[in-house]
Amino acid sequence: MILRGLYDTPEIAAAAHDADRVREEYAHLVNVQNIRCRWQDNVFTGECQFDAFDPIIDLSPVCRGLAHDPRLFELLATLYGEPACLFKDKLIFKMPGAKGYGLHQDWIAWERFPRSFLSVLVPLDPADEDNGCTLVYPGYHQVGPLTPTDGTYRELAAETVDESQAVPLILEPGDVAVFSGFTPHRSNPNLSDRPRRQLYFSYTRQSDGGELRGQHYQDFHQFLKAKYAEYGKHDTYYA
Ligand SMILES: O=C(O)CCC(=O)C(=O)O
Repeated sequence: MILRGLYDTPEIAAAAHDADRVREEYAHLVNVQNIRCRWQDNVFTGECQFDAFDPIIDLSPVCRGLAHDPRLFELLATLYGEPACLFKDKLIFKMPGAKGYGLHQDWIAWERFPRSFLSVLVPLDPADEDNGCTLVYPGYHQVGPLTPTDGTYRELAAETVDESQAVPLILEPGDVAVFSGFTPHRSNPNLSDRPRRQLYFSYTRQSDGGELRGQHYQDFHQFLKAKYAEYGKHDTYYA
């Protein structure tokens, strides 16, 4: 679902300003060994460029405020029929040239990964087709996992979805989009000269394990370290 104008323009402007501060003040965290950072190829230069901080709310009090906003929790409680708990939070900067993400579902078959997982997109910049907005494929979430449930992360083959059903999440600052952990989604490259900064806040139902964010990041870090080690990279750290 898309909800227009959940946040006010000045609130999002303050978060965008804080995102700039974080990028500057925490420049020392941007390191290929730091598993807080994500990277994307630049489609113009081929260079591997910084793309995201995951998590973000410990670096940005303004983003933390948006993640815990009572209006958002009210919306989530309506969708869940019960209170929600924050599970994960990231800020994708998607600077010009960033390649974008292949087709996937966010839910992964880990013992402690709740099926009630959903994500809320909070754009800090207008998100449109030119700067590589997220594309979602509605309805498929009802099927559940579309890859083997062995705990491995896999992208989905393009033919898993009907491309004509793609919904581009064209959003203005203040709008939010909500989709399930089982919703296939992807994004195209940012071919514009503007960033497409977007917060991704993920939540779970309170009755589906309670507050799990701390545990999730422990599991996630273990997963990432093992994944990097598989590729011969043993010097990773989290900061
Ligand atoms: O940047 C995007 O639009 C997609 C990001 C995404 O799919 C993810 O982080 O799971």
